[in-house]
Amino acid sequence: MVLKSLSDLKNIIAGGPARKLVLAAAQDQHSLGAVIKAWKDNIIEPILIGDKEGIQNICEENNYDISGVRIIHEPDMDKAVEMSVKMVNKKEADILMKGKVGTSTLLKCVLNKEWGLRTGNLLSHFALFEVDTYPKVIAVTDVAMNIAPNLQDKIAIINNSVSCLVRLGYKMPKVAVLGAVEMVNENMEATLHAALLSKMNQRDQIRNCIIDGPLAFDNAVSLESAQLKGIRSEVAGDTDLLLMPDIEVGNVLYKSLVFFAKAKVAALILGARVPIVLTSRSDSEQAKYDSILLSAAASK
Ligand code: COD
Repeated sequence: MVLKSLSDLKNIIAGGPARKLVLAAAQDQHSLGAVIKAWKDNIIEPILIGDKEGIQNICEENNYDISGVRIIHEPDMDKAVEMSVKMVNKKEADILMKGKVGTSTLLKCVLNKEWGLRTGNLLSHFALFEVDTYPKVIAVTDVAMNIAPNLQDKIAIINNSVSCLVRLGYKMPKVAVLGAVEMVNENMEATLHAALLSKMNQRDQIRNCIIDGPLAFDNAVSLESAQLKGIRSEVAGDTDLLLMPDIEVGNVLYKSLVFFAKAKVAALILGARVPIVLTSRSDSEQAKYDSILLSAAASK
């Protein structure tokens, strides 16, 4: 099974229970719009933590009916995030979502040693894109959390993403480890990592997926391009997951897909106690709604 579109996520969660989702620093229009839509669709039961007046004003201006939704007033952004994380820590909520707060502020709370959401695994960011020029959904990692992952981190990032894809119904997802070129170049660390990861996969040191690399972006997503370059690869042109060399490359690809290619996106942090809905503050309401779908599908 592979996902053709992000709306396929609805089939995965159909009939499941509504998950308790806590929105941290909830006074954010796109986040509130997405949360309320997902609530009306019976996907989640929301808890809103943030500036109550700000939340109510946004809801009034946009005709969002939030009667019956639990709101906890905490105007201080940092305290609202801390309270949200603690609520998940105490198992009072199943999903954490970032509202009007910076990514690193939220992640620092999530990583708090006393009351955060660590599991002992590396946490990593996972994004799913639906783009008209590719025949299926394509996952990209890590574009927002791990800044300059080393080889060990990349193994953990692949394992987090592959486990998520398997939960979504994939059997042996195909993983392309990206570099600037498809040959190993000792001066380009990403190509060395890619070759090692591919060999570790062949030797079953990384399981449940097929890894190939280094692949440049063109041969990862286009078989024709790979054939023109004479590359024999099970992954080329049929990639399910792109592993980025570092956060800069990953984040630029994310934003390019969204702003230039008009891709739809859903994104999460994986590896914590629960899925964390983490999109960029500039992402659309649709992206936030699709991310909630993904979080529910990933925690089914
Ligand atoms: N998984 C598990 N534990 C981690 C991780 C991780 N990915 N990263 C750090 N830790 C642990 C460390 O082992 C350590 O115990 C503690 O957390 C603190 O580690 P530091 O000092 O390296 O990390 P911080 O707190 O300075 O920063 C962690 C962030 C995730 C905030 C940082 O890596 C970061 O800013 N990432 C980029 C976030 C961002 O700005 N994204 C924007 C793109 S939209």
